[in-house]
Amino acid sequence: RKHKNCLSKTYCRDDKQNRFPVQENQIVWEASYPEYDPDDFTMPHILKGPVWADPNIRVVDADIQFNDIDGKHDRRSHHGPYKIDDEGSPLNPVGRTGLRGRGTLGKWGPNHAADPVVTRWKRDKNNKIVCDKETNKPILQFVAIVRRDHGDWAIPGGMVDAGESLSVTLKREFGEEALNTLEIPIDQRDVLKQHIDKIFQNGTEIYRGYVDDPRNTDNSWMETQVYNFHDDDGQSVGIFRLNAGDDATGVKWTDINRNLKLFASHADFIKSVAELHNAHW
Ligand code: RP5
Ligand code: MG
Ligand code: MG
Repeated sequence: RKHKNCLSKTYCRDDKQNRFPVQENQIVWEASYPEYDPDDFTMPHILKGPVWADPNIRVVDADIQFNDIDGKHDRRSHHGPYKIDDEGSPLNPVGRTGLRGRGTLGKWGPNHAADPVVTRWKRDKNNKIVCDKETNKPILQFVAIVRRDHGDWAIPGGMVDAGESLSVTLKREFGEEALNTLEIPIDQRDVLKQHIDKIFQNGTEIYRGYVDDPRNTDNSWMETQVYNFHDDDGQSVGIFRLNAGDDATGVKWTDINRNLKLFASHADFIKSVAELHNAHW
């Protein structure tokens, strides 16, 4: 568990909000840093209180059950109990990020997401699996999207909605971002849904825990569960017509190798998928 995106000068790149400087050896809370005095910042659209966001515990006395299942929200961390500071705010389990408050995240504490890594083998015109010339290992491809917010290539993941099961989130986000299910004519939706259900039947868990997400703060952070859905003969996922939708502005089958530059910790997750299949990296 580490973060380095939170050591950037500004919060979420284009925003005017700076992060308080934190050196690598000052990240863990145990490290003494008496001068540490980061801004308390939450984006105005979060403060307006959309349904998926928590109340502002800085001004109202909200009864949030941290480290517990809280009605429809699971507020437990994959890394065990997190601390609550003197102000009643959860503390980031990795350490300092240079910013207090929620930034652009809705929940205090862990914000849970799911990341579906859908893979197939790269094949040539004759349907033969393509191997890398140097490593001699077969090349895997995964469905990557371009994020509307940062413009980075990424896994088509998303937040677990209130009361939603993980398997539903995985399918819903893949559908919305990589297949544009939100804009598909109603009469075609059922067929596509069955198709997605079939591919998402057998998944392998790749990771669960903290994500080095640029939106993280001292009091709010992303955690995810990553699952791989692999189509070994290329007959099921291979036939999807990819179409970017919702939070995604682009989508494509992307060759997996060590030069991939992806959003947050996504390249680490993809590396684990390559290792799982003994594929080229
Ligand atoms: C990342 O943010 C997760 O790994 C997941 O891919 C994503 C979820 O947030 P949204 O895509 O809903 O913004 O930390
Ligand atoms: Mg989404
Ligand atoms: Mg998303």
